[in-house]
Parts: sequence; C-alpha cells; structure tokens
Amino acid sequence: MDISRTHLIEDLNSSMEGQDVVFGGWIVDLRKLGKMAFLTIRDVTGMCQVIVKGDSMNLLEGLNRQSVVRITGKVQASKAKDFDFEIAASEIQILAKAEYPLPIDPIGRLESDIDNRLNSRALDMRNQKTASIFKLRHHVLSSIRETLSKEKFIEITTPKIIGSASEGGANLFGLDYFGNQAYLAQSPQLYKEQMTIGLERVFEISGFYRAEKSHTGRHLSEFTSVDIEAAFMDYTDVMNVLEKLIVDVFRKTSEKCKIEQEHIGNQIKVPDSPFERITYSQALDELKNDDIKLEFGDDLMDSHLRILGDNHPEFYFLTDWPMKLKPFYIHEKDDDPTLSRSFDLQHGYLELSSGGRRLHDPEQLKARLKEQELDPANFSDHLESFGWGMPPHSGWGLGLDRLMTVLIGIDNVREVVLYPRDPDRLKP
Ligand code: AMO
Repeated sequence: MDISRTHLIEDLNSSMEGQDVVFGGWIVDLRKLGKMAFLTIRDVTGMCQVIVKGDSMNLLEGLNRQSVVRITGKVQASKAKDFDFEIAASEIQILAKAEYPLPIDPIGRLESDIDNRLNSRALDMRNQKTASIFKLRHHVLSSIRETLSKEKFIEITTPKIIGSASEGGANLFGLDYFGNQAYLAQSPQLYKEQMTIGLERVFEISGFYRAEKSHTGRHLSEFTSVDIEAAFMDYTDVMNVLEKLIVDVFRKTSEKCKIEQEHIGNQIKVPDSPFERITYSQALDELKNDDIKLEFGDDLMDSHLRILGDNHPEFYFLTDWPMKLKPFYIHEKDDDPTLSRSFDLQHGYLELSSGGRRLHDPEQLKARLKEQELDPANFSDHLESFGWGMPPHSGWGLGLDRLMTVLIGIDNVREVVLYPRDPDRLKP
C-alpha cells in the first residue's frame, strides 16, 4: 500500500487551487451534513479542512476522531471562517483506527490533569500546546549547541554507569553491575574536568540521576543537564559563557518560534544583560533587611531564596559562596580562602545552574576530599589524571528542564520532560 505524501499540511495554500495533492494525518474533527462531510485533519505541521462527498462518505461510517487517514484530493477555495482553502477529497484511505473513547482528549477541549496526560504521553503530543513545548525544547537544544560550538566547545558523552560517586556519596542510585556495586551518574563532573587536559573546552547534554525524595515542581530523579568545562577560564569567564548562552536561547526562540509561542500562550522575552551579580555576603545583608539573621556559612534555604527572588525576579548570579558550602572540587579565592570562586545562576527563587573554578592541584584536591570526609582512594583514577598536566579550569552545570520552565512561563518541570521520573513515577 502506498503511504507516501506529496505535501505536509504547512505546504498547502490557497494559491494551489486546482492542484492534486496527497497528504496524511489524524482526524481532529468530523462533521456530517446531509450528503457531505467536513473533516479537519492535523499533521505535525498544521491543520486543514477536507470536504468529502459521494462514495467516500461510506468510509466514514464508524470512523472515530484521531484515526489516521491518507487523503487524495484537489485544493479549492473555502468559505469556512477558519480556513481560506480546503481539499475536495477524491480518495480516503484509512490507515489506522483510533479506539473510542481515548484516555485523554488530545485536542485539549476537555482539560486533563498532568497525571492523566503523563499516563498517555504519546497521545498528549497531539495537543498543539504540548507539541509546541517539545518543539521549543528542540530549538533550545540547537541554540545551546550552536553557541557552545562557536565558543570552541566540543560535545562529549561520558559514562552514566559509574564505579564511584562523582559528587560525593549522597543521592546516588546504586545498581548491581555483574556482581559489582555501580551507580548511576549524578553529573559528568570528574570526566568533564579530566577532558580539559586534552580537549580544553568540552560540553555534554545528557540525562543524570539524583536519588532525592523531593516532591516539588523543580526536582526530578532523572534530569537533563547541560555541562561545560573549560581550561584557562576562571569562574567569571564561564559565567559570561552561560549568560551568552541564555540570552541566545531566548533571542533565537523568540524570533524563530512564533507559532509555538502562540500555542503555549506565552511571549518569550529576551532578558536584559548583563545579568545582575550579587555576592553571598550581599545576599545575607539583603536578608537581614527582611529580619532574617543568617551567619556566614549558613546555607540559603528555599524560604531565603524566595525573598531574594522577590528582590531579583529575573536572571541573576549569586557568587562567592563560603568554601564550606561547596563541593570538594571548588577553588578558594586568593584574597580570602574562606570564600570560593563559585556561583549559582538564579531566575527569581529558582536555581538554574551552579559552577565555579576548580582545584587543579592534586595535593589540594586530596586535602579537600579528606576535609569533606571522602576517601581519596575512591577517587584514585581521577587524582591520577591530575599528575598529567591539569590546566586551571572552570565550568558549570545547567538544569535544562528548569530552564525550559522559565522560557515557557510555567512552574512544573514535568510539563517539559517527555516521561518524567520522580519518586512516585516510574511508568510509562
Ligand atoms: P548541581 O548539583 O547544582 O551542580 O546541579 C546543577 C543544576 O542541575 C539542575 N538539577 C536538577 N534539576 C532537576 N531535578 C534535579 N533533581 C536536579 N538536580 C540538579 C539544577 C542545578 O542548578 N557538578 C555540578 C555543576 C558544576 O559545578 O559544573 C552540579 O551537578 O538546575
């Protein structure tokens, strides 16, 4: 059976009147009016109206919406208010029937809650709003790759099954690896640092795993991280790369994705740059004005970030955190060793990224591991590479799913992930 198409729906237009076309898609609407019927057909590029008369009417008996059809017909002018042309069908092939009723209404006329939509996720992709979220995600990924490639970063893929913890012991999923203990990677931290030895500037976009029992709109057990690492760059240099990457993402999607913005009901606004930069100590002062008294070295909790987020509702960097709050690989400041060359990128209260300058001296790194009660023996492969000429380097990890929620203007990461994994969801 021939299943080919001559056109996608977006290629059809009123100037093609009289032309024969073959296209395929799903029946969104089917209305019979006496001896004729009006079908609305959707493919991934758009929707159009089809008029059916004569013998083909028999085929429509018992045919449900969302069934797959292939239409052969002629383009003609239309009097319908939503379409300026339509297709007069000469042949309708039914390629697959959809069952009735479907678990969710893919058109979105009947609203389904997020759980039902996630349970029938493939069908949810026929909803134009959902499809637009994932088309935007595609454009965000291409923009990120374009920006980083221009800055001479090389895309790498590091292992996701690892033999020892890359970020310390907490929040690791363990698994049995042919009788040995293995883990799912929390981040590419150690590998990306090692790669600066030979490739200098690297990036990775991959799923990573955190065994956090968090039930929030911003935590997932499997999330997509954009990671970079660069030799001969300090933390302020990689902050500049991050800022450029974010501005490029917003600018390119706002220019390229007009229809998607209509479908999601949100106009993408290019953020002002440079982003505001405040230090951890300045943040403590701001909180003091709100009667929140924190000591130097206290971590900023969700409630504190909410207050800071009210003061700084757009993108801003929170820099120079106390060393004691930072992972073992973060470098101290030259003028004050209690402070680190590190930063978080925030959007309001939401943390989007963290990063910093790394220790590149193996002895210092060993000392920091011990300070944090980690056993250097578990990092022997990593430490070995530091003897091979490790350049000074910096990097960051950016939560792609969280960035998508900011771009789209929603507050649940589950909306922007195809099949989210959280403590309550392992299927489908
Ligand atoms: P961190 O642990 O802060 O840093 O993670 C970096 C960014 O990843 C995102 N993220 C998450 N998103 C969704 N669900 C989660 N459970 C989750 N955990 C983290 C956040 C966060 O800001 N190795 C360092 C980065 C570096 O220094 O290069 C790291 O992993 O947006």
